[in-house]
Amino acid sequence: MDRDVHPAVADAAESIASMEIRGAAAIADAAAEALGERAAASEADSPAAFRAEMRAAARRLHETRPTAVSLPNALRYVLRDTEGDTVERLRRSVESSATEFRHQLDQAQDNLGQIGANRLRDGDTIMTHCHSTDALSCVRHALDDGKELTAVVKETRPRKQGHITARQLRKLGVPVTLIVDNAARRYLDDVDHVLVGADSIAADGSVINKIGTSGLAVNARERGVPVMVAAQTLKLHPATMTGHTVEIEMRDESEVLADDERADIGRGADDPDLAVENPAFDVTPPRHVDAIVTERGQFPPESIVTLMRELFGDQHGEEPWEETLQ
Ligand code: RI2
Repeated sequence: MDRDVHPAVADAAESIASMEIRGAAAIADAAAEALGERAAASEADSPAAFRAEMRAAARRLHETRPTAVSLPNALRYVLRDTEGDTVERLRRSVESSATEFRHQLDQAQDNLGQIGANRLRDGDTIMTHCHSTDALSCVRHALDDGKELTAVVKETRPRKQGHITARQLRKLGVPVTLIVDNAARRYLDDVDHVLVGADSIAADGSVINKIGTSGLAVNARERGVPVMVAAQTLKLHPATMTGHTVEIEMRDESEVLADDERADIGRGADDPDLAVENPAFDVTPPRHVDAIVTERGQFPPESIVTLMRELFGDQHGEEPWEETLQ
């Protein structure tokens, strides 16, 4: 960790890493806000010093969680093309980019919701996995259009983020049936859509989302239930166009197994031959996804690369969090 990182950045990074702030869109929003705050608080005495501060901030935020591409996309948006030959101009440029980014994020989620709502019919039942603000935007707009929906909400182990979805759906007045993840297949016959979000979308249309999404999608395909992914274009992963893969975050085993449980199961508390793995995400191949709904329209997953090229195709050069950037 950089020792010279500003408290506003350190706090945001800590909240993202601990998942106090979570969800791909919320992470991006928090990162942009932190960069704006860092710029506002800068006492740099030269443009070079200002850029170094912003680079340190971006690096600290970038190293928090590796899978949701919304985070590097946010850092890039706010810090690329930072213009100005004085610290004051640079500061204003970063602050206005951060504000603009956060506004666009809200707008994109709203537009996406309107499009996604068109796929939902009056009386439909959705099945959700984890908690996605993009997915909930589709539900909110469908309700605004006067449609009635019901929901089967998967608990989503290990952190039970399905509870957040259940709470928000109930606030919206949607009847909810909460189930454990293992019960999903049994309830698929009762639902009209699987509706999930995404942390990253790869160029081939693969969807990287909360662990358990891929198994759900395979089961849904077998049962003939369409799988709809709500993901604003901020979730498109540009590096996958040039062959990079998406790193899957491995989280702490304590989310799965408490210390006393470990001691109980293993040969003592520190049994080296008792392994616990806790991948936070998995990859759903495009053949198991029916539609990716973005603020630019809905796409069959195989064609998402066209949109990706249009939006991110001409990005070159060093990343704003890289050491070598001057
Ligand atoms: P929105 C979450 O990841 C979930 O996987 C969710 O589907 C995705 O981010 C997108 O969330 P985590 O941060 O951007 O809970 O749609 O690990 O809110």
